[in-house]
Parts: sequence; C-alpha cells; structure tokens
Amino acid sequence: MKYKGIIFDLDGVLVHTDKYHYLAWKQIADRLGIYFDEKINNKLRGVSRMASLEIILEGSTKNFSDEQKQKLAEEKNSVYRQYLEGLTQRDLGEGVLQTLDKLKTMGLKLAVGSSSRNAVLILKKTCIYGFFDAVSDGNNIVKTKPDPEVFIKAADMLGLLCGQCLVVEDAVSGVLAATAANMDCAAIGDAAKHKIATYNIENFYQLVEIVS
Ligand code: B16
Ligand code: MG
Repeated sequence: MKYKGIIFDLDGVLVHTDKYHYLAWKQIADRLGIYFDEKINNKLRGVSRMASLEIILEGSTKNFSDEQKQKLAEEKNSVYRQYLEGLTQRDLGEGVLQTLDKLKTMGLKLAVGSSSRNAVLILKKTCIYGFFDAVSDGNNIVKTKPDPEVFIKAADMLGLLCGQCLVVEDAVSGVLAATAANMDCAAIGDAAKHKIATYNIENFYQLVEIVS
C-alpha cells in the first residue's frame, strides 16, 4: 500500500462542526459590531481559537487587551460547546463511518490531527473515538496550522515516518501544514477548491482508491 497511516483533520473533515464554529464566532462578531461572513470564516479553518480571534479582530478599529481577548475566546468556546451538546453520529460527514471501517480493515493506522482543544469530546460524542490509534490535537501543540507540528506529532504517536502518512484536510492552512511536514495530502471541501494538495477529492469514499 502507498501509505501506512492516515491522519485526519477533525473539524470540516470527519465532523460537520465547522458550522458551529461559524455560528459561535458570528455571535461574538455581531455583538462587537465586526463584519463577519463565510469568506472570512474560511480563513479560520484549522487555525487555533486565539489565532482565529485575532483574524476576526482585524475587522475592528478598537484595541483589545490580552485579558479582553482571553474573555472573548472563552465566551466563543462556551457558545460553541453548547452547540456540541447536541452532537451525534448524524453530524459525521457522508461516508465517514464506512470509510474509517474499511481503512482499518485494510490495516492502516489512523490518527486525528486537529487544532481543536475539544477534539476528544467531539470524537466521543460522534462515537468514532475507537477508530483512532492516536489523537494529536490543540492540547499537545504549541504552534497552530500551517505549522506542521500537529501532524508531525500524530505520525510520531503512530510510530510512523512523515513520508508514510497521508493527511486529509479541509483547510488551506492544513494543506500547507501537511506539505511542510513532508506528507501527501488529500484536500476535501474548501481546501479542494484551491488545488494545492496532492489529491483533491469530492467525497470520503475516494480515500480507499487513493491508498490502495
Ligand atoms: P477549538 P481542525 C480547528 O479544528 C477548527 O477548524 C478551527 O476553526 C478552530 O478554531 C480550531 O480547531 C480550534 O478549535 O476552539 O475547539 O479549540 O479543523 O484543526 O480539526
Ligand atoms: Mg478542519
């Protein structure tokens, strides 16, 4: 097989939590009188909570102290976590369950490589936690995507070399992170439109062909 392991981004790839990030940030931006739309939201894909806030605050003429920024980030996370309460297996992307099952049967090692600090909660709520041999997330990294840290750590946790892993990403920042880690990348969703990844896929089932 071409790869020994697959590292999945979480938000926007495995689970449709990206819409909840958008709604939570929109609530904060509206309250602050800052313009925020889906296009700006695409810049936040794969980017850490604080780095996302910094991008949103670029739309304001006001200055915010570190303490104010901390509070805004906490506020966003608490709105986001309210949305996560209702999360179930139905929030998984189309074909995710069947494909994870197939890839596992093929003998591939599977990991999550996500910037989110809520990753384990999301994996458990959607009942896919058991598929993964490793979870590298926002809690074990210092630098956010496009830095390759999260993916290098995921490969390390799997006991594999970077070149043996394929990354699956929906974010431009994530594709750049995979490339910087010397990993091939399959882009889906927003990232696929940019045609900067090794593969651009329309659905999850195509992953089986790529790794075969
Ligand atoms: P949290 P991913 C990323 O997850 C999201 O795409 C990004 O929008 C979010 O700001 C980031 O996680 C941090 O999430 O606030 O839950 O720690 O795409 O890398 O799986
Ligand atoms: Mg993502």
